[in-house]
Amino acid sequence: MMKLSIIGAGNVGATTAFIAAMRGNELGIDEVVLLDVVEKIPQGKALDISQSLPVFDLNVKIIGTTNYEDTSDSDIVVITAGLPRKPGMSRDDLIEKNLGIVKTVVENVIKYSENPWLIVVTNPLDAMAFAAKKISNSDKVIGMAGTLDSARFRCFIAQELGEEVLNVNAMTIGCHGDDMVPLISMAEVNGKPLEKFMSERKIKEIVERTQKGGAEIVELLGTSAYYAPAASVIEIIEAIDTEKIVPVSAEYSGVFIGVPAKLTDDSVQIQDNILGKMSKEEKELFSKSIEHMKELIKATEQILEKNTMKAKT
Ligand code: TXD
Repeated sequence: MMKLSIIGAGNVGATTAFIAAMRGNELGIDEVVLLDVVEKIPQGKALDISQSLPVFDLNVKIIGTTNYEDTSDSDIVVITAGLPRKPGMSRDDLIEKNLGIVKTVVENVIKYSENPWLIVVTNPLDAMAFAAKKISNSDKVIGMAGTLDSARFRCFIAQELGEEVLNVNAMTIGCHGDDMVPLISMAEVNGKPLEKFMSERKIKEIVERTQKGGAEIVELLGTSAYYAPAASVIEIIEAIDTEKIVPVSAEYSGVFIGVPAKLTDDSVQIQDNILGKMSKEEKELFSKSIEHMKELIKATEQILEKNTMKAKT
């Protein structure tokens, strides 16, 4: 049985806890801990979620807390603590504030759990996953974005074609931002290439909508998405210790970036064979995405260093 801790009981954190509770028995999760810095909110949300379980005869222990000790011996820790975007903001605009938060969170988490999977959700996603890896020095750090971006890509393709989403297979890799790379060459509908079903112009429109999928929701809600992000975290949890390949942000080419991977044997196993199958254009876009990340990682390292210096003086 597994213990799942979720840090940050806001929109994404609480929704992830709710889905984990609903699917806990099926996924082998017997305990969910929801932690936040704000008093009462995690306790209140945990109690509310607990009260939904009898409705479906489900048995999962749900704890709301502000104390890291309650996360002791977690198998998986999901980090959603941090500020979300407001309309007009880019994900990269959040870096300074969220880096401070993620640093405190990771330092606390690793005090109480030995070698858990760390799934980072906080934006800017790839930079925060990099920071979590640097702070924890663990081989089990990944960022969640690719499963969400892929779900958006599949959703738009299915809606456009009036197809059941089950029959649409598509993946998005690269950084979690406008430079992400929806893999058109590998997208399939009923096992056949997407290009057989849609004009080049329509595919381009869908790719752009996917790349700006987060901003579309921010414009509508005034804050970032949370149902699909939470579901996409659960997709990663479900893939751990199975043969399923999921796009996750992981260490690659000196940066953290979305790549297809298996999460088995206590490590992230990047699927180079899939990367090798990209078209020429996709390879170029992926390289551009890596270049973008190099700059962001440099900025992240500088902020981390500045904070360490400040802490020492
Ligand atoms: O694809 C993706 N990776 C993303 C990422 C999809 C959606 C949201 N994405 C990012 O996740 C978003 O840009 C934010 O950086 C995080 C969390 O988004 P959410 O929408 O859940 O934000 P909320 O509702 O404001 O919740 C954040 C919670 C809030 O309850 C704070 O009190 C808490 O984080 N918080 C903390 N908890 C613990 N410890 C510390 N230090 C802390 N600071 C804030």
